[in-house]
Amino acid sequence: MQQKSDEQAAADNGGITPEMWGTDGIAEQADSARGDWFRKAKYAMFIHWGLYSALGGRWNGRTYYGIGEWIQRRAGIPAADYARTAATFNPTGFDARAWVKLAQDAGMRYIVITAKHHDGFAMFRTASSPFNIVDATPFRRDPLAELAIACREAGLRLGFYYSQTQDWHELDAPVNNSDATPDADFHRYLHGKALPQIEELLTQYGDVALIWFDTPGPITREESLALMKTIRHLQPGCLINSRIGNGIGDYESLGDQEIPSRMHDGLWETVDTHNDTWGFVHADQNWKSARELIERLVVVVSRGGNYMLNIGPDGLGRVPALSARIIREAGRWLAAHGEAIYDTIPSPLGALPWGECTQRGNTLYLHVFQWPADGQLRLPGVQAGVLGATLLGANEPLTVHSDAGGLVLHLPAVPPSTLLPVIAVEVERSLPPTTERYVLHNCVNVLTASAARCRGCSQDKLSWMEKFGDWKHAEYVGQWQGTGSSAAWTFSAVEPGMYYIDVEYACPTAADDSTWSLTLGDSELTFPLLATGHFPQRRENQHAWPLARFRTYRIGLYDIPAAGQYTLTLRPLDNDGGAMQLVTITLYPTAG
Ligand code: FHN
Repeated sequence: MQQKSDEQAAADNGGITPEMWGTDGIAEQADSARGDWFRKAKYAMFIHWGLYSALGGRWNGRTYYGIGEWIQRRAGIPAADYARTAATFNPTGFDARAWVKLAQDAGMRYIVITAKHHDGFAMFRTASSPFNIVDATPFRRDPLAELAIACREAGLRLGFYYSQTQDWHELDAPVNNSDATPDADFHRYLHGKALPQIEELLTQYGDVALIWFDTPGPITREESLALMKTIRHLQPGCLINSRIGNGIGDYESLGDQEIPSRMHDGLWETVDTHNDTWGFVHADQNWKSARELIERLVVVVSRGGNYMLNIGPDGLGRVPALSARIIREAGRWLAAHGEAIYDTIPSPLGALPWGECTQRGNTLYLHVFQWPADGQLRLPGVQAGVLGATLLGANEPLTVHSDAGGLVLHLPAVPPSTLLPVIAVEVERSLPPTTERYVLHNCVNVLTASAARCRGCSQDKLSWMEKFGDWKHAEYVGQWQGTGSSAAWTFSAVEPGMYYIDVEYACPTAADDSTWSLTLGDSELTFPLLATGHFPQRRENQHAWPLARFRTYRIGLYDIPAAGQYTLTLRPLDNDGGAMQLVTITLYPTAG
């Protein structure tokens, strides 16, 4: 195994570097037959469950905030002490059928469970290591076998998470392993444990939908290929995610909790936590609401991806009650609106100010995040004939008319009582994809960094944690090269109107008090940058990412005098603002 030059830095920081997390893209994609079910399925259940679930984020009376499955590293628990917790791991509340029922109620189409996480503990029967749930715990059952049966009965696919590089139980797996010896032999670990266990997973449980690798870190291409070869040999239909490392795999797993701001090509997924941890943590009750889950699912699907939402059952095998309740609530929405999600393709329309769009055949599904107060939902730029439009769940057809700006759907004044209203619009022909951008006066319009045209500046991404492992992501425009640089957004205004302008940015101290200009047509707003301070982070993360935080400031009012095309341009007026990071510019329509 190659030693990375930053390995020591990573170890100092709990092993967390972007490379370690392994969110690079992939060079290859699943052939269409192998990936077809995945492309259609859209929504999945991720399950993190292991010895750490019984600790629940607590060790020796102290609570560790952040991702619970890292407690062995976070609390500095020696491998032998951690291993001893297996003697009391007895998840008598585990009921495979109940988990599968939850996934079905939630509208999820496949399940991926941690077969072995970084702690090295196998949650299945294995002859390759005694450190497993059947041999080392009083439970003695193989939950993966029970889950495989329950999934088969219910017609759900099942995949297995396997931590191939990190194994904190094995002296031969050195990454992040304070117990590993200096003469650690990764080859011995890979061939003595990882590969044999992958073989067991592929031969003991029937068809395996996918193997979900993680944190490839310094694994070599040959090592990744050895894993891939074993899988292809035993189950050619089994998918492999990109975290196998080295740019291989069938589909791309984006960064944890990363939701792209625009279309993303190829086969891919976003994995997400329901609260701020994957493995169960007593202290974490920060559940995303059902509406939030649905919004995240819809955004991912409309950009072409799958959304895999995690549950973290506790040490007894019970899914936290609030998590299950909320996921079921989102599932009721899916039961009524599933046709707008499953087996759809991404939106052919450019960024829609009021929401998102998915498509199947000639039907567009409009997911209305902002219900228009004036009852007019605009599909700007769409000139196709409409064969019919209905609110999903209601039988009444909606009236549609077209004008110079595109289609206008007439909605009831009061939105239906559903988590997220969806309108199905059948158009007479399929629409060519467009990247056009529109600003509408009956909703809030957000211009994102990723949509800017940059001159003398560049687009980049930023990821950070607030507790530990709870990743947040942002795209920004930065590296401004002085007064000649600019970021610009061109859009069509469908009607005249006035808008308040909010600018969301991070301003490190170096850029404090630099001055900026925002022009729109003939109007110019100038403003000074205000230092935004730093992201709140726990002390242990700070030295790695002392990041300036984002804040939103209102900078003025614009009048858009007439319908037409406009360009909004942001540029520095002096050379001091180079470090500014622009995230969004929002146009809020005024009431008048
Ligand atoms: O380190 C792991 C983490 O514990 C969790 O399993 C997530 C899920 O995507 N993957 C790694 C970090 O990306």
